[in-house]
Order: sequence, then C-alpha cells, then structure tokens
Amino acid sequence: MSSRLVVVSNRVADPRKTAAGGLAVALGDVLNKTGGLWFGWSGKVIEAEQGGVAGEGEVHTHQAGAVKLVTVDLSREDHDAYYAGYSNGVLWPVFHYRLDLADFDTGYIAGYRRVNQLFARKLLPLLQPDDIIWVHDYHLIPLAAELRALGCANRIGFFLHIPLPPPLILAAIPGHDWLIRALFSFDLLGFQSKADLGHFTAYAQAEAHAQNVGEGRWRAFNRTVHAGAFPIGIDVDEFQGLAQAKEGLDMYVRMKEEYSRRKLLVGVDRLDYSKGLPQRMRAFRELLASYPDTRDSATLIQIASPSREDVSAYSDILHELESLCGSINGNFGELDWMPVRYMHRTVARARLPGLYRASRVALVTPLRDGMNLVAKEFIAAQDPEDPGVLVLSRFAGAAEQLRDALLVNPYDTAGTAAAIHMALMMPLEERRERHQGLMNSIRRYDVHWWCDSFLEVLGEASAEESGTPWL
Ligand code: ADQ
Repeated sequence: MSSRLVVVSNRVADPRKTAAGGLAVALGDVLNKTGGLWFGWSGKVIEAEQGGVAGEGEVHTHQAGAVKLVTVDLSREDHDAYYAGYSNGVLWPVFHYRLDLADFDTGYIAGYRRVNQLFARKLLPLLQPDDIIWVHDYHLIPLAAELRALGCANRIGFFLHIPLPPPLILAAIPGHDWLIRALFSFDLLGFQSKADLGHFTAYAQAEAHAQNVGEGRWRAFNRTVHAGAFPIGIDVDEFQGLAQAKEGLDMYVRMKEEYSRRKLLVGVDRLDYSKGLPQRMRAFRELLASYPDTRDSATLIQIASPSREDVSAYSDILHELESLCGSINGNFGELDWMPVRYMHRTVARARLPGLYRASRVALVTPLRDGMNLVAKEFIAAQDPEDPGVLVLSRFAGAAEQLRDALLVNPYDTAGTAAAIHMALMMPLEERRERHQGLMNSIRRYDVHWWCDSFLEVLGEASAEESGTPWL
C-alpha cells in the first residue's frame, strides 16, 4: 500500500510499548511503513472551571518513531455524553443484546455527535488527498458522515470490534435510522464474524431498503458501501516471544510450583457484564457440586480488570461476582484449598503467557463478544507437547473459527460444568490434536492477515461516490 494510513480510534496507543498489545503492534507496523498518523482522544477531560468549552478540545501531537500520534482533549460535558453516555450506556449494551441495560437518555446522542464533529474538524486539516482512513469501533460510527459533510473525499473504512445484533434489536435504539445512514458514508464496513455481517445486511435491507449490487457491495442513500467479515487475530509470534521472555517464564515457573498438586483453570477478562462472569462462577460451583473428583484437585484463577466503573451496570456485576466467589470458597473451601482465587485487577501483559501456559483449562465464556482475543492468546501460549484445553462460549465471535475448542452455551450451567469436567479429564492425545487445529487457525488468521486483508479490500473499494455529502 503506497498511500499513507490514518487510523482513528477512541484511544491512541504508542505502538512501541509492549503494554499496548497486538492490535497496536499490528497497526503500528502498517503505520510505520506508510509514515502514518493515529488520531483519537487524549484521555484528558477538561473540567468547566479549567475553561473546557464544549466542542473545542486542545490538540496534542507526538512523534512515535515514524508514526505521528495526534490527540484531542474533551470537555467534561462532551466526554460524559459521548463516552459513558451514548457509547457505553447505549451502543455497548444494545450491540451486546442487552436492551435491558441501555439508558436511552436523550441528551447523550447530541454529545456523541458533537465529539464526532469535533474529531472531523480537527482531523480534516491534517489529511492529504490520497490518505486512506481507517476508523475503529462504535464510538465513531458517524465520523465518516461528519468528514464527508466537510468535503472529505478520501477512502474511509470502518471496523466494528463488537458484535452487531439482529435488526429488531438495533431498531430499538431511538434514532437508529441515523446510525445506518451514517454507516453508508464509509466505503468499507468490516465485522468480526459472518453472523455480524449477516445482521448488517438484513438490517440494511429491512430498514434502509439497501440493494445488493454484488461482490459484497450494498447501495442505499445514493452511496455504495462494501461490507465483509474480517475476524481479528493476534500477533502469534509476538505473544510467543513474550512467553519465552524473562517475565513470562518466571510467571510460568512460579505458577507451576504453586499448583504442582492441582490443575489450574484460568479466566482473564475485563469486568464487563458481556463476559458472563457470574454464569461462569455458577458453572464452576456446579462442577464442584456434581463432580466430587474435582474438589481439592482444581483451582480457578479469575482475573477481572476494572473497567468503566462510572457506568452503574458495572458496579452491579462487581458485587454479584464478589458474592459468588465468596460463597463458593465458603461452601467448598478447605483449610489448605480455596477453589477460586479472584483478583479485581489487570495483569501485566508480559506475565499473561506464563499464566496461560501453566493452566490446564481456560474458561472463555462470554454471553456475547465481538471476537475475544484471550481465547487466541491462551492457544498461542500453550506447550504443544502438553497443551491446555479451551472451553469457549458459542456466543463469542471466536467460536466461528475455533471449532476445536469445547464450545459451550454459557446460560446452560449444567452443560458448561460437564464441558469443564471433560476439559479437565481430556487425554493428552486429544488435547494435542485439538491444540494443533486451533494453532493452525490462529496462525492463518493472525492480526497481520486481518490488517492486510481489510486494507486490501479498502484499497480496492470503489471510491466513485466518495465526497458526496448527505447530511
Ligand atoms: P475487549 O472486550 O477488551 O475488546 P478481549 O478481546 O477479550 O476483549 O481482550 C482484549 C485484550 O485485553 C487482550 O489482549 C487481553 O489479553 C487483554 N485483557 C483482558 N482482560 C485482561 C486482564 N484482566 N488483565 C490483563 N489483560 C487483559 C474488544 C471486543 C472483543 C474483541 C477486541 C478486539 O469486545 O470482542 O476481541 O475488542 O477486536
């Protein structure tokens, strides 16, 4: 790709830092090659008394190697309506099928739009005519429409990292027709799974009378948009490198020593209601109750990193999880064995592979998830001679690819408990075979494949209609 790449996302990461993760590393590679630019929110909120005028954020520029990082501050009012309000109080729950948790406060959408307009105004002067723009995630659905309204004719792609639900769930969002119009201002829409893509095409036909014009292209609102499934992957070599580095190895050795007598199960998630943590704990309790051989022989380490604590649904899930862990330990624990070790914190990325490698079973059981990279990281970190087993929710996007995992319905407590038991008991031969199949999949569809294939399709997407303002 010869054009410069411009990435836009809510947060910006320095691709040179390990803590940034595989996505930043992969985007960083392409950004580096093209001398690109990464634009987003600075993470800074300006209070009204500090002169935070709604809609006018200060812009910061920072050079990270060949990549230019440009960020903008947000006023308190804009941040609360755009981030906690519309993005995480409306779009996140609805896109994860949780209409019951959505807060359709009418003030949020105006702030969401203001911030997208602010991003468009600040980004536009930085653009060159043949830049390719790649916008990430649900925070920025209207960004292309706002850029087009200012006359931007560049090619613009959008990738949705979270699921897209069926049309009748989307239709419950007041003003949803504005969102679908906005999606048609992009040239390419990328989804995590075929299921999500199917929901988009059904929705576009039902609500926007979109016409299928062939080769994955859809026409509505006088524009043509290309839509496809681009399941995100991890940087397998980078993650395996971390497993062999000092911190990863130290962690592995310590966990192996600590749990030499017992099999370790591991769960690593953000503390989010979409991740199915209470359901997972109930399945683990069911395992201990129904399969007495697992008592005193299995320990679950659950790490749940703090997330969005200013949104009320998140504090509810925290209390529910703490109470379940307490009651499992209270009812089943022995003087020298606690069934669950629960930690409400983030584990340093460099230590994760060691923890995964020391675990016999990973529990990745979200109620809904766009993809779930923990599942892929767990596979990459295993010793191929003695690998662990992945228990994976059929409702994670990753389940479309990772058919050699033990797939479960996380709402089915007894069924999930039975699958965990099977994972704990699985003979070495079967573990190796399944792991080989899973490794083939994550290697073939890694994060570089994801990045390259999205940008290749975006590069070819017809730009005939770009620049048509419709607002
Ligand atoms: P997330 O919901 O944040 O991402 P996920 O893919 O599981 O979910 O994790 C992203 C990264 O965070 C992984 O690299 C993981 O190791 C790390 N992580 C998670 N919990 C952690 C913890 N407790 N301590 C340390 N690190 C932790 C969204 C979508 C997903 C999609 C990704 C990428 O919700 O479905 O897979 O984007 O597209």
